[in-house]
Amino acid sequence: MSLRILCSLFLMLCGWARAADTLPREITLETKKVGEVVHWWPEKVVVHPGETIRILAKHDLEGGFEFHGLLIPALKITEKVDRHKPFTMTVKVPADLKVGEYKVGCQFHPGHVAATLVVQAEGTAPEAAPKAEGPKKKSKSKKSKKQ
Ligand SMILES: [Cu+2]
Repeated sequence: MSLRILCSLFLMLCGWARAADTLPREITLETKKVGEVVHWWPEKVVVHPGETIRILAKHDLEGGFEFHGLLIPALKITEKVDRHKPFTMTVKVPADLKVGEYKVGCQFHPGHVAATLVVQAEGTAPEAAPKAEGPKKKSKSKKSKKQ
């Protein structure tokens, strides 16, 4: 292989790496039924203060509600997510948002199990995240029933 080809290959790879760096990280939040309750899934979403993220919100559950709400007060998000109409939004996590745990809920159906938005300083190991004070609700059924 000639040096020229090697060089252009190298530059190409550098370009890709840079493009990946500047793209906001995409986070998918979707409705999921565990047992009898609807969750926002995954249960925990880790973000960093000052980071720009792209949230893909989707509701593909059959049966039940036609739509759900995506409520993340810490990020000033109040959206309606219709069934089979996924959408993305780009959000900047405020640089002054305190490290800790915040709620990802549904403004229409408060009975849902909320997910947790974990705000963590960049470079921190997940285990080092401080736990929010106060009692935490635990779902009773660990195994989901098949339906
Ligand atoms: Cu809902």
